[in-house]
Amino acid sequence: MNQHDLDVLDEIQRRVLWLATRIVDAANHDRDTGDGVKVGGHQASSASLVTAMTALWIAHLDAADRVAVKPHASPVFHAIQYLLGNLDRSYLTRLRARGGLQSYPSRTKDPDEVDFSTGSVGLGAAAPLFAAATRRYVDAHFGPRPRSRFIALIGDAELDEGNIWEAVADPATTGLGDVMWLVDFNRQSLDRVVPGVRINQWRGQFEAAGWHVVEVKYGRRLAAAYARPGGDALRDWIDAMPNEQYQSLFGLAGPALRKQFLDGAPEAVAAFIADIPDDELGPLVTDLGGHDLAALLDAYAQCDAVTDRPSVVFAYTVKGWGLPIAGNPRNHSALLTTEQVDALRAAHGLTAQTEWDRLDPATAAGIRAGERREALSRVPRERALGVAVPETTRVRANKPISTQEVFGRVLVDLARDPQVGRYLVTTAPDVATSTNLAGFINKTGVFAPTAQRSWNEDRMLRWTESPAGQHIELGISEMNLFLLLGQLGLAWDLSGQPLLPVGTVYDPFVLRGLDAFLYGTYSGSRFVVAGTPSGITLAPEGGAHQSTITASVGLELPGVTFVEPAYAVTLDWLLCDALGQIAAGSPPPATAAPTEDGAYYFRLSTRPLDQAPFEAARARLGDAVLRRQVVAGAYRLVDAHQAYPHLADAPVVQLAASGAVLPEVLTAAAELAEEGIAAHVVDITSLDRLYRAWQRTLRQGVRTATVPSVPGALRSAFDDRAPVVTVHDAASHAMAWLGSALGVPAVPLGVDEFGQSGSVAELYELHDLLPGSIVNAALAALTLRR
Ligand SMILES: Cc1ncc(C[n+]2csc(CCOP(=O)(O)OP(=O)(O)O)c2C)c(N)n1
Ligand SMILES: [Mg+2]
Repeated sequence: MNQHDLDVLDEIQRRVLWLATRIVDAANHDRDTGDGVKVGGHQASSASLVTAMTALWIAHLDAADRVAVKPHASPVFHAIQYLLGNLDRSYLTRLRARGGLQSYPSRTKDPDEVDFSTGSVGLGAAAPLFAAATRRYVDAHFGPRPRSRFIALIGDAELDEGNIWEAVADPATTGLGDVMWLVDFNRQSLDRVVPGVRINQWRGQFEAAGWHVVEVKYGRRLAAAYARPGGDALRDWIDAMPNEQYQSLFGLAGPALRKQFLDGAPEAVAAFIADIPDDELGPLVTDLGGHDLAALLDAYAQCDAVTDRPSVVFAYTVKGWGLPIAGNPRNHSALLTTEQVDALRAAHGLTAQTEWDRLDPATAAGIRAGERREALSRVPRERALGVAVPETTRVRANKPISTQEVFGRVLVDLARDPQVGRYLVTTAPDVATSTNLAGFINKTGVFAPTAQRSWNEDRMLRWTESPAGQHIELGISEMNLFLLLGQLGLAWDLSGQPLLPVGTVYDPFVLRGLDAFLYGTYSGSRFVVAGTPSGITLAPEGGAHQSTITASVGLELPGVTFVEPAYAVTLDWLLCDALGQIAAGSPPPATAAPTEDGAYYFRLSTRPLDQAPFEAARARLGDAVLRRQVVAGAYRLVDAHQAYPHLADAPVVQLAASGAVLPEVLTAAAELAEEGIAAHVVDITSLDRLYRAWQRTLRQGVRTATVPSVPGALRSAFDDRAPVVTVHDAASHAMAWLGSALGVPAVPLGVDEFGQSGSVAELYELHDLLPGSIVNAALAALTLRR
């Protein structure tokens, strides 16, 4: 790039700096929210990345490239999109306003095209790595797409997050030559100047993981000074200087700066800088490469040239670059005063009339922006898969069987489906076999970028690794599981190929990956995850492996439909339905109504259940009606009036339960009948869908000031007069709302303590889940009736 082009880029980056700063300023000073809550925004963190981002968008990226932007640099992203003509001017004064620019880049809520949501530091950094792993999979199975570079712009303190290193270390992310991370190495986090000099440690960690590391440390002025005789001493001194000392220089000028800079320095350094005037010394020693356009473009080119492994660029930057708060250790959330903004506006040659203008299209900068807009424009992508997932598979269960086993069998059956099979992709964090994915793996193989020789012949499990494999095996990192699932579910957008992603994880460890789970669904991703085995029904495994709060978590997660089937056919129907919904490609939950489905969370068990009670209900209701109810969230497994006609005038109670505890509930219903009480048994297949149905009618009532009705999904399964006992191998709280929804007394039974080892019966006894306790709870519920 010649000097003229660099000058044009420089002009553009100055306007980007101004706009990014002013966008935050306007949010805080031009708008009265009337609520006294600080609006906030990050001018210093934004300024830090202005050069690197200008260089990327104005001189490096192609339309196919995908970029994650550090959360606190969202104003820079929007400023660039505005200058490219991709964002309406009205948004510039609406950062952090409702319907305006989101505080942190959001795929689903921002008006311009954000590739990766960011916000929870660390996750946005890792997401492009998994998007690249997804692309590698897509290319191997469906033919190569136009090349994309997957880029993450990350804060240096983000490297403290463990998930970064879990992602870097996983074999599933090795060798991804299209990945570039750019670390905004401003040596400051939120609270402080990052202690010491950590670059060597980080470099070593990346290199050990097989990454290509580039440092962009010095700007041209410093590089020229180093090249002069004696310059080595200056370089050595700056390289060795702790971050705290270096950072303190930004607040100083004149002799004070010289004194601080030389504190502890060898004599040769003092001699070398002796003839540099005071007013030039500060700009010289703080001339860092992360603000040198040519140096950055050169680093990007170096990364392009390395195609067999991911690259990371450490760009040394100044937090608050070009602003009066530059380098100040307290600048993370600092806002420029109105006077400082006025001075900055004038320094940028702008006025109150011209401050929001785009680049003049008649100038070289304006022409460049227009060219880049063209070069970066993208074609719309198709969300739907265009294949029909069957409503049911051929999986049959004649003997007692667990939901975990059925799950594996349904997947094997779907893998054989000529339409659907090739789009299924499974993944697990080293628990594929113990969560029953072995059948699927035997059928489809394990994915590896190149075919691997198999050293073991195992008749039960054929672990064949090749580019045709459809299972992506991960190391034990639940964060990586959810990050990968999130990106597989966005493959339609980021890789031009919709997929049907299915992950498995031990249910308690869903919590271990929870933030990444949220990250994926907040990003609008759709996938299936099975938490299995779950609950204290995993009896001998003990408290460390028994999940209790996951049902509540599943219920409450937005953009996730929580399902907990008990019987083989219900699971088959629900899983086919979930995959069918994903294949149909309805809009992501975050943009659609909050009641729409997004991802699906199946909570499963290893307890074999007798299928006869279900078959009885099936005979009674018929498949068409039953399937509709199962998918809607609940059906009456036992109808007391039909099962016990002699109890027509008896008191009625209803026992509602999900999953593994249903045998105890059925026994309790039979015992109650012996005591002259008619007990319906309701199998809740999706507590989440019931809750949403209830909320829908409630909110409708609240908004229109009308009496809310009991929603259909509840009405078809429940009696709205009989008291209810809820029984769940999960925290009792998750189902406790049912009484309110039905307007009847409710007694919730569940597991509200840490688990422990034992037999199923022993543990059920401890938590009042045995039939006797359920009977007593039913009697209590009846006495609570008014
Ligand atoms: C998971 C998570 N923890 C904490 C925060 C709050 N937080 C936001 S920025 C930040 C410091 C980031 O420092 P760095 O990554 O160096 O960014 P920069 O210096 O560029 O602002 C912290 C702690 C967050 N956003 N996400
Ligand atoms: Mg930082």
